[in-house]
Amino acid sequence: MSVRTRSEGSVLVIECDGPWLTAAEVTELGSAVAEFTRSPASAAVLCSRGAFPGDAEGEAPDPALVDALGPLADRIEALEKPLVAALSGVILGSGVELAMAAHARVSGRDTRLALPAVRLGRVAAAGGTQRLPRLVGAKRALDWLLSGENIDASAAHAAGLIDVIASGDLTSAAVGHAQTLIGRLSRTSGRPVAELPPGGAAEVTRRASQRARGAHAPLRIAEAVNAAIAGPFAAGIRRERELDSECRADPQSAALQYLARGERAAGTLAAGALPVGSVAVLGAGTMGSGIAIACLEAGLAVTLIDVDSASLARGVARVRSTLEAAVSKGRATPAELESRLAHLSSAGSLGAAHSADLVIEAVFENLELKRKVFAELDAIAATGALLATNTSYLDVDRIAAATARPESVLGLHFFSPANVMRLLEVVRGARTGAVTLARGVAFARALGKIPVVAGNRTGFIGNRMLQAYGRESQLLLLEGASPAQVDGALERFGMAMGPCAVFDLAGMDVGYKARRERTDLPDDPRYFRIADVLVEAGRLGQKTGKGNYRYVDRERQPDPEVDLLIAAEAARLGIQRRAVTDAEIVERCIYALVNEGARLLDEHVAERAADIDVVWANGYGFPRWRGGPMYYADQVGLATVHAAIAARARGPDARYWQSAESLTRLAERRGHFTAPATTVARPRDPRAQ
Ligand code: ZOZ
Ligand code: NAD
Repeated sequence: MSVRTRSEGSVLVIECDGPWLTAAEVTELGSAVAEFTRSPASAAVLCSRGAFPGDAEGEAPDPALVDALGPLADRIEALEKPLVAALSGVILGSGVELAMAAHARVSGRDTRLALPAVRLGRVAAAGGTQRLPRLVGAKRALDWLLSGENIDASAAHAAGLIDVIASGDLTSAAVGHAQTLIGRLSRTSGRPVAELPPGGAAEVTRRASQRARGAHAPLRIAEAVNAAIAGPFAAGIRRERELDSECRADPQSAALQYLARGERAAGTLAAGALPVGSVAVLGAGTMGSGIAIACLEAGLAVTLIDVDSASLARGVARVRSTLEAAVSKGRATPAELESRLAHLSSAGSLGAAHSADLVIEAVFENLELKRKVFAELDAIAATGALLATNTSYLDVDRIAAATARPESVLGLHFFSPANVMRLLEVVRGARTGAVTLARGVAFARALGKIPVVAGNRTGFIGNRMLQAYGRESQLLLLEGASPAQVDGALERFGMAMGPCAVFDLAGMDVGYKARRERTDLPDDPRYFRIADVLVEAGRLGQKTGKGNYRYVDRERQPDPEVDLLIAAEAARLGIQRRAVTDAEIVERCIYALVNEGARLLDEHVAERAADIDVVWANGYGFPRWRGGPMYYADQVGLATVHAAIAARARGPDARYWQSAESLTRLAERRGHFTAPATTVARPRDPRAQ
């Protein structure tokens, strides 16, 4: 029995165990509500011994729970006597829906609420999409339902989702509040929906489509919110349940659940690791300044170090302006800003790294420079400090060998923009100690990032695949496509940004420098040739205002000058340019990714296919609703993918298209890279698009 009742004066207290809500608990809650109806109690409080019950993070509620919860929520709301929810802890999904059916909500100061169904391709289906707009207005409800983000108690209170924030004992405050409602309860279902966005239903749909980028759940959520706006409540509830059924049957939901499982499983090594409190970041450029922001936002003390005073000043200014912007965007309070700025210091020499728990090197991509920096660090850094390199491609072991403590050295590979992208590759060198690795993983979690452990091979997981993906995109430019066509095709496939825009974001000079360092690149005059030509023309990307595109702030515009450079280079190489189709762009770029991912599995650089998918979804904006490149390949069918790759292996670019061993083997056996999804429907082969 996980639900108990007791009387506190005239109030019946219904106490659950928490923190998970199950279908069985909903049945017990139903009995407690029936007891309340029959009892002489004039009000009730629904509370929990620990956190108020709800869904587990990253897990969709089971269908039996959703089916039982909706009717219970309706029964609670229809009660003739007030029932108040006392909200404690972090409450997700079903728990928030249950609480919204109560006649009022009292919370603790640290309570946080979220309706994250969208992240799993679902809609909140126990009345959540109908009650939230009635409580907080359509505009805010849509924002919260579409983002699935956690809302803290004060924001929920200001919006009207929480009625009272208790300063003392939560249950007592809820009992006190319940008594004030006796004889004057109000039902959420009877309220009109306020704060309609100007433009009404069309605007709701427009906002959802803007965020959707091919995902179905945001559009279904918009439909549910529009049903709430249109009313009546009962019709909205019916529509919400139909939309939930559509979501349950949608393969996108299975893909999103697969990815959420992979994210939980990635980097489970962190248990018991000593936390990092202070970080020194070497290099205040694109990455160093972004890494500093991510650390400061997580409450860590940061010393930003750069030997070039102009770069340091630019880096510090960027850190400050980004932290300040978080306040104007409502993401941080002025007090948080003050504390973050107080945790920031800067310096012009490495000596300032002497007391840091963790040093992250983000200087230019040059092995000799990095080795020199690590040798100096070895003499300076505190005993027990972690020494990390943010190198994109270089050998972590050779960097570690410049120190007398290689067991303390690891790769911490961030992704640009480093304060935005959620991935952190934690690179295990041959001599990286287990404690060092675990601390690296724990550090990633402390930043709110998703750690994936990768082996130390050139480019690790993400960039090794980026190289294959980028190679195809670059060849396509020479063969006849423009940057806008390549990016457009891949963005329509669902990528957050096409590869040309990504290279402009990262800085074209970074790849250029890396290619100059490497001796293992193919002997092919076409290989990343357009990228090289652009860099040699001073077009480094966003940082110089021009690269594959021209930039006004971050807004990209196609540049005819680039078209001319590409055409001239193709002519110089004797390439007859031709019409390239979007389907060819998608097939070549995505299948190149898949084949390289399979090689990473063959070489044990990635431990499992789900790690690769987590890397691409969180580091490079691969569409989450497709599950990641390896999951996507499974859905297309590995025999189909293999056949397309084998056909290219018979063509002029055979050297790039030899099928990975695991892909060949799995295709022959009708196998999969990933664990079978619960709902599997095959997307169309991209060649058929
Ligand atoms: O478009 C989104 C995205 O995810 N794009 C893909 C980014 C990507 O692929 N990054 C990986 C680059 S490769 C890498 O980092 C590894 C490496 O070692 C590279 C080495 C070089 C390789 C060369 C090989 C030849 C993105 C998140 C960027 C933007 O999101 P949205 O499209 O939804 O747009 P917004 O406007 O809503 O932006 C969301 C937040 O991001 C902020 N932001 C955007 N662009 C930025 C930026 N912050 C800093 N710098 C930029 N350039 C934006 O301000 C917004 O923040 P909030 O606070 O307003 O939410
Ligand atoms: P950047 O050119 O923007 O910045 C490098 C900074 O390092 C410059 O400000 C420079 O003055 C400083 N620097 C040079 N030598 C130094 C030294 N001895 N001590 C302290 N500072 C020094 O480069 P970036 O794009 O920030 O890349 C930095 C590193 O991160 C590279 O290894 C790169 O491969 C890697 N990386 C880059 C990206 C990306 O998208 N740009 C992504 C992941 C990793």
